[in-house]
Amino acid sequence: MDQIYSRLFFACNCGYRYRSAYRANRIGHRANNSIALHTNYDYGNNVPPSVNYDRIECYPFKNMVEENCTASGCLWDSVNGYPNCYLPDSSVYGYEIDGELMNLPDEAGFKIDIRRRRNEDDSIIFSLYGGDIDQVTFEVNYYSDSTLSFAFYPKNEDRFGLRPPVTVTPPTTGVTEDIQYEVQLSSNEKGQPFNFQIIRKNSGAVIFDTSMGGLTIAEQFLMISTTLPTHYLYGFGENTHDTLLHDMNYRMWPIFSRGQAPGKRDVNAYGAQPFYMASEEDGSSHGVFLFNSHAMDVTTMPNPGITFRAIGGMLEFFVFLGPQPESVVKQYGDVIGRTFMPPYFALGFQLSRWGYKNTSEIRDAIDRTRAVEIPHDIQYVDIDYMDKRRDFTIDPVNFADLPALVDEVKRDGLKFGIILDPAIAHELFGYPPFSRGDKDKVFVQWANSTYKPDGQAANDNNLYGRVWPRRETAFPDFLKNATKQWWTEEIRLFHEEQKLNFDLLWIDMNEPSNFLTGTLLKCPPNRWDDPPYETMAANVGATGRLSEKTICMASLFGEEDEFLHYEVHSLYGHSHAMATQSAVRQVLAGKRSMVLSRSTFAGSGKYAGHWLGDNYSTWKQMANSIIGMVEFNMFNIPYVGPDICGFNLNAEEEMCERWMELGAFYPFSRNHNSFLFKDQDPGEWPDTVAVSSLKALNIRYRLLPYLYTLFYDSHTVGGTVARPLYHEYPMDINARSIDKQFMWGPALLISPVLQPGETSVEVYLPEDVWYDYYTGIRITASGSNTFSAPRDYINLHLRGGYILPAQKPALNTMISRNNNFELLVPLDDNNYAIGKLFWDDGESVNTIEDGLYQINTFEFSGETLNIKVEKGSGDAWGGISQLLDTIQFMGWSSEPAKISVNGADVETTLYEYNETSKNLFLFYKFSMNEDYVVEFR
Ligand code: MIG
Repeated sequence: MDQIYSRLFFACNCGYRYRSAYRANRIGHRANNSIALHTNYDYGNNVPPSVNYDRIECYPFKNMVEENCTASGCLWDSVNGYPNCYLPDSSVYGYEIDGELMNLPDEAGFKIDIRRRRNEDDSIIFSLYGGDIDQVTFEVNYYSDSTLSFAFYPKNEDRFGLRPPVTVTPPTTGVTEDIQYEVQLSSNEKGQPFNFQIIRKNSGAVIFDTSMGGLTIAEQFLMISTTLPTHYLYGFGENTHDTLLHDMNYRMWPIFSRGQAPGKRDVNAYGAQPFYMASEEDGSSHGVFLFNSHAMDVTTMPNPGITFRAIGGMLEFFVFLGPQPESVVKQYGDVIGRTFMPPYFALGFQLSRWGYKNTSEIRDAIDRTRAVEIPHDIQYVDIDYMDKRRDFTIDPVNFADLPALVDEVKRDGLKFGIILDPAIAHELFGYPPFSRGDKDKVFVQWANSTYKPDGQAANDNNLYGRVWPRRETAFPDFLKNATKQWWTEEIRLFHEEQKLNFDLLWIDMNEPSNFLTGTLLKCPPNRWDDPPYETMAANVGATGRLSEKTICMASLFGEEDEFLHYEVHSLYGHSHAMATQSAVRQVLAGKRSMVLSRSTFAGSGKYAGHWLGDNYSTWKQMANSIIGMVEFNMFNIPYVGPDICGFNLNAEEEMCERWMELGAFYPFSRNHNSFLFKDQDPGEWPDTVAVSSLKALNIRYRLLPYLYTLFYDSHTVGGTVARPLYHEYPMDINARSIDKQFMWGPALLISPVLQPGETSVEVYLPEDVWYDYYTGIRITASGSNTFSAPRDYINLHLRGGYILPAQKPALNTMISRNNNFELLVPLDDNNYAIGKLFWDDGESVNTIEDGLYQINTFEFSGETLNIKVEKGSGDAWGGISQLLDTIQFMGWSSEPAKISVNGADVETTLYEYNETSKNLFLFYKFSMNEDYVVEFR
């Protein structure tokens, strides 16, 4: 391992010297090769009252016995279901104050030095995993009234040298007298235990509190624990859990990207999302982001609390005070980056499968879909199109006419997406993408040439694995500029030379995935592949090592090879998404595209959307998809959805029918399937699944202007698109645990059937004004209700007070975009409702930046609807030619004597009042480019 140091130290004649010097100063310690033993306990909600809830486990993966535990310095007390070997409190273990508190310039925070606790004889207390750093600086930055950060880093070091190579943009507004928080240290006195608290000023809620101890800052082991002011905890990804709310009984979650299907408990799936949200007693919410790209795990505790264990870098946390759940998501988005603005077509329904044998099977699927008149905006082709599964090639036999097919279907408004994998076949001749990349040094290198397998050429230091191409593959390092340029160039050549006019790229296997870890690709033992604490992320697969299903931790990344894979593993998909987004922008110049990425990190939403991966065609996974989808919305990746009808297994008819109904309301709505299983596009079941899908998708298409406007908001100011009920009703204790229903923005409630054989569904309606979407009739019930839900019907409710822009549906968005607009106006108890429409051409880049858009605002108050047009400043924006021809007011108590538009009476034939439904339909034709005052008299 010393060779790693020297290689890094000498090869890196760059600004990163600190990074390696810092490493070299630490004492190396070998892996103990312990096999991961941690198992999550299962003891439901029966918490024995006598137990000390504040226990932080000393060695989660070692099967400790009392003797070894106490000999190591930890405490022992055998209680079933609780950590038996646990840390002494902060009077014994952790850090103590070791300096004066220093204010940062402009009082924008403070710093204080701390050092490890000492024994009475002044010797340093015991170490858990070695490599502890004695002298540490604790720094708190107040960025705004609602956002702060705190960080621990080795004293006198540049802490930014320890940050993941990802840009964060904390607010620069600074604090005012409205600051929402206060940070308190347990003591200012030298030698006293160091603990701190972040307190919400107006309620006194302690939202972060380290006084239970356990703080550890070592080179390869960082641990911090906090108690929480609440049991209502959300977030952390990417993983599968059966409830949106976390189980607080010592459940440990790994966070480390891995090509692992959803559905299994206790494993991390594709992305790394170290972010949680919590809902406090008074309904305020806060969010916490650990800005660290190393392998880590998080453990819930019943006190309630959380322990974070990360194996490198720095403990740097951003804390967001909200207080509304949606403002937490926005504040988080301000720091990590908000979502990209999807092209309009990306909101349409999409069809895909792995296993189309040739172009005519794709054509058949498109035809089946057309035959049943299902709206269809994007067709995908999977790795099947490639020649020997190599990127940038087309199978010359079965897919030779793919470019022609793409051009043909695009004439009718369909768009085409193709898949690309990151791994590149190692072929010295006849496959230029490899040789060009190799020449440009774009591939990941071994950290030490002695790690290479026998027989690899002396002058070739590439790390090779095996993915889809039927031979070894090299892995591009997307943290290098040369790689980004090479990737862009390969995409450009593919697009131009093959005349393959794709509209978007779907990037897969970017955890990065590798099939033969442990066999073809053997990672030699070293302190990065076998760190002293491996995290729960290694508790997986045949090898039980971090490298399981991926590449070795001891390989090199970055412009100057300054990073170990160990440090940046979870950024692979993120950097791949960034590179791909930039490439498509250049190649499809001027056209807005989108990238769909399997692996993500905090901030990936700015570059890509995400599908939830290789799920199963089961009712259970259908239900769980709602949780994954709303969580990714909290992570600022709102363009998300699972494979509708499931990827693995044959989709059963009733399940697929219900899933299509639910799937019509995912922000990203795509039916996708694996190659081993039967076709499951809705046209496969023309009389059942297709009929129900059509009903649900027509509603989706009708509401697309609303969905698009939600994306505009998410892109420009942040916040979710699809959200859990708790985000809109944080004061409602019941709403906090609802995860079988969700909302689009604040206004539409979606309550799918998730059980076989059911023709009714439990719908929870928070205290509010609700209308049935289909009839426009106000619902008098509140709380939990059983509503009828026949096979072809999904329950949808509109919330009083919100105006939704809509448009008549059509077979795809190219057509539907030209239809006239409608407004849905469900009134609240004060006869009030508000809403807006964002509109642009839906497909050019930078329309917002260039002012080529318009916003129409709608506000109904008392008896007056005001429509106002706010135009972008771009000269080329010509306005909207379609009309607004239908307004449906819901909850209007009696027939108006007269309706006027801009003071002139409207002919009575142009409106219709229904006494029973209390709905008023106004069929006046409004231009979308003028202001109006509509009055009821
Ligand atoms: O090992 O490209 O998640 O959507 O169909 C499987 C083939 C590789 C995994 C993706 C899936 C895709 C499949 N890919």
